[in-house]
This record gives sequence, C-alpha cells and structure tokens, in this order.
Amino acid sequence: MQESDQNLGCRLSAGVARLYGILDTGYVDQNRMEEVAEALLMGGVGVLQFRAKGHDERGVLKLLKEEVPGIVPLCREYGVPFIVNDFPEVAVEVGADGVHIGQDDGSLAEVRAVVGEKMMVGRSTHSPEQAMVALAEGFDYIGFGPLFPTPTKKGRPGIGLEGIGEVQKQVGSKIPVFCIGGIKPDNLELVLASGARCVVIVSSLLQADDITSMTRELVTRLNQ
Ligand code: 3NM
Repeated sequence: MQESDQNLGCRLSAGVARLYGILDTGYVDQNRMEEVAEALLMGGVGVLQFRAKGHDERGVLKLLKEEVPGIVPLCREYGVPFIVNDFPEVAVEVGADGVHIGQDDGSLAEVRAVVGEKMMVGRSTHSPEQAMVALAEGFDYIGFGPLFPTPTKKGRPGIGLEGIGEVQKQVGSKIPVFCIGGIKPDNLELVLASGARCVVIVSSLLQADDITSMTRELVTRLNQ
C-alpha cells in the first residue's frame, strides 16, 4: 500500500474499500450516531459517509461540529476515509476526506472549486451511460444504482443487475464502482455474481441487531 493510501486525502481503492458504509440519520437517532459509527468501523467498512437528508448545509455542519463531533475523529482513529454527502463546503469545514454528490448536483469542476484537488469526489449514477460520463469527467468513484427499489431512497425504480458487468468492466477498471440500493445479505451473492465488486449497504446494516458482526460477515464475503 502506498503511503498516500493510508492517509486522509487518499483516493479510494476498490481493493481496500469493498464495503462502503453510510451513517444515515434517517435510521440512526442522534444519541446513537457515534456508537453506530464505531460499530461500522469495528466491523471493517472501508469508507464511511455521513448522510443527513432533511438537514440543510448549516444543520449538517452543526451536527458534525457540535452534536456528534466524535464521528470524524473515529474515522481517523480507524484509518477509514470519511465522506460528507451533498455539501462540499461542509466537507472542507470538517476536514473530510471526500464529498459525495448526486447526479443533478452540478459538475465536478464546481465541486473542485470548493474542495480543491486533494479531496475525493464521488458521484451517484443511475445508468451505464451516466457511469461512463462520470468517469470521463474525472470523479474519483461512483455509486451505481439503485439496483433494487429501496426505502432509503424513495421514488426511484430499481435499475436491475444487467448493467453491472459492463460498468464494472468499463468504469470499475479505472475507479471504484460501488453498487448500491436494496442490497442485503440475502441478495449479495446475486449482486456479486452479476459482476459487482464493491457495494454500499445502508438499511440492512443500520437496522441489524449486531451491526459489527453483520459488517464483519459482509466484508468477509466481499473479500472471498
Ligand atoms: N443512493 P439501502 S440508493 C443513498 O442509487 C442511496 O444513488 C442510491 O440504501 C442511488 O442499502 C441509496 O438501504 C440507498 O437500500 C441505499
């Protein structure tokens, strides 16, 4: 592993970050957020995103700076990149390693103007075409989904498994492709058999009785 891979400001490596965890405030009460973050980190997520839909930029900054200030230091302690969803300014303010933006959230150049060259920037994509465009634009990684309809991101149809092989081949050979949306322990085999290598799993993990052991089990399966 290169030194730059171990430090904050690193680029994600698909070889290391097979499971991308999201601390989603829709599933986790504020008073449990740090505990849940640590459970995911102990279980071995390779990257951790903070996602707080329904909070505006100031709200997310307040959460990370004042209300749950332990999350960023925990990621540092575990050596796991920390990503802020949606808000480049907040990512800079809290010293995150990356920011994740949606398909309709503007260009990479606009985000780079805020976060500079060092920070990772990820993009949500919902079709093979969008995945190719994100690669060409220069994003550091992509999410590809939702594979299945999911209550975590309501109102989007599942795009199915058909495109995964091609996207993994064309895009995944250059930057990490994280399949996302409705992935659970009991359909993971199918997702992997369709060509996926890295995945994001949100509700299944956050609602597990024992988050750390489920995370560990999934990481083991992803590494097989
Ligand atoms: N983004 P779960 S799907 C946050 O397709 C998110 O861009 C998606 O949550 C996309 O594992 C999704 O609970 C939700 O289905 C994933």
